[in-house]
Amino acid sequence: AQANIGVIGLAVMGSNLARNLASREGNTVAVYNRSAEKTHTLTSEHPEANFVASETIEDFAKSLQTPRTAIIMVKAGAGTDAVIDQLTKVFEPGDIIVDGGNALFTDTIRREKAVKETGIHFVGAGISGGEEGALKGPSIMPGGSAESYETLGPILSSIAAVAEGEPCVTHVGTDGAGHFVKMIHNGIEYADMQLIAEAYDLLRKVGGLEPAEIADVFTEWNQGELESYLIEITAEVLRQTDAKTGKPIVDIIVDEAGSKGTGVWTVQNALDLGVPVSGIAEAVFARSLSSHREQRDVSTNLPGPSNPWTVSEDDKKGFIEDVRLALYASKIVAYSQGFDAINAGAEKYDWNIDKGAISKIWRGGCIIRAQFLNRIADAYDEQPALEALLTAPYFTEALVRAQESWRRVVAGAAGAGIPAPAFSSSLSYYDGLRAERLPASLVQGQRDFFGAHTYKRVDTEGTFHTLWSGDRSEIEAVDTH
Ligand code: NBP
Repeated sequence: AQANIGVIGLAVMGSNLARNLASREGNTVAVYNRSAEKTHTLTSEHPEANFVASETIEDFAKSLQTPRTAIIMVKAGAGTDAVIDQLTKVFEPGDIIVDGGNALFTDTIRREKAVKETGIHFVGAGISGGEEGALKGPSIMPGGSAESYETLGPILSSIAAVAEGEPCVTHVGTDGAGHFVKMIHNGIEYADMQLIAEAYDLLRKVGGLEPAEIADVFTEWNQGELESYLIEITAEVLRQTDAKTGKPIVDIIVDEAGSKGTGVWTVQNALDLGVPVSGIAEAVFARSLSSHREQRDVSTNLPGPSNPWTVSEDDKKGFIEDVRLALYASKIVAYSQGFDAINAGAEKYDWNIDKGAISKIWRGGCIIRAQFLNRIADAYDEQPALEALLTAPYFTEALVRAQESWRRVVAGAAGAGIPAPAFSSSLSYYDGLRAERLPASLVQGQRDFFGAHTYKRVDTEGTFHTLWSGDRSEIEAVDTH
């Protein structure tokens, strides 16, 4: 046995992760893939790397020093279950199986429970950053037992992205906590992308800017508080022209956005947890709407407003700044909602999650990496039990600064018939949280009327019901909610 770490599944993610591991001082990496072809390709293309290749799972296990540690990078779902099944037959108690794929966290909880029975550790680790991240340093969100992290932590730290001198990895919590947090990360990514897309749309349709000019605007924004990987790559996409037509590539790409499902998972789970992640939900729905081509085709004649929203040359600078601030404020809301979902998940599944540490490991390697995450870390450092991220002084100040612009942009977009679902739902969420009284009292009244669902009074303890179909007097009721 020569290898101190192994990788199973050598498609693009697994190969790159294996190369990343092999490039670190002192590592010898055992590699195995179902079809030996991929294994040969990897080892022959990278003769410099310290690989020990195996063609059977038994040889793979033998090639690893005990206690063994192996990272699975195969298709999430049945493929992962099949590989875990194989590994538990050849591994021994004390060994560690890491699933680095995009597993649904509830699968990870189930798998951890089953594998634990054998005495083997099972760690579900969210790995973010795509192919390049896997090769050069991803953001890693491992769950599993604290004991397994003692072995795993140093290895993962050595291959993770580094942000401001710190490796982008932390022990998130037990069993499925890592994959849960990775799921929320992806949900936030959806919201962030949609918000940037809405900003682009307004700059183009209202501001009259061409894609290349918008690229310049984003490049400038990237110097300030919006500094992030997503803003940076957006500028690059907008600057790109199509070789065939000479047009901006953004005008050639079909306007139907796809998805691989992690945004949907985030929203489904948030619905179950009762957390309003409206920014993420709008982003997921915006992608679905865009993909309903038949519906869009029969709807193009639906009436819109008669007055377009245009800005004069003199007002253009102010308009661009309004859009920037609307984007920033909506982004704060989206992240605040994402962290609310982490809170709710932690409570339901009994995880002790350090939210400041999570925002720090997202500063490098992953798609949502941004300066902004330092502010979130600061907010949780100052107040670990912060109820709502947007109430942290730094963010409140930013929202105060942004709100006039934010309102102008949302109102203007509505008036002009330009969809800005994530901008406007974020503003509604903000105003909903701020409101001293919400019309939820009326909803409770309606519920009590048709379903005797009862209500609480503002002035008296207890639960009440009005005899709506009787004399409409109020009685004290058994709490049924
Ligand atoms: P795939 O998801 O396409 O997985 C295919 C690989 O798994 C192949 O090499 C295949 O072997 C191998 N495999 C083995 Br070993 N046993 C298998 C089995 N029983 N059933 C099916 N496949 C089996 O690879 P990928 O695109 O590299 O992605 C790996 C994981 O990383 C996935 O969970 C994916 O969701 C995740 N991912 C994450 C990111 C990110 O940014 N975080 C990006 C892309 C993917 P074969 O050669 O014999 O078919």
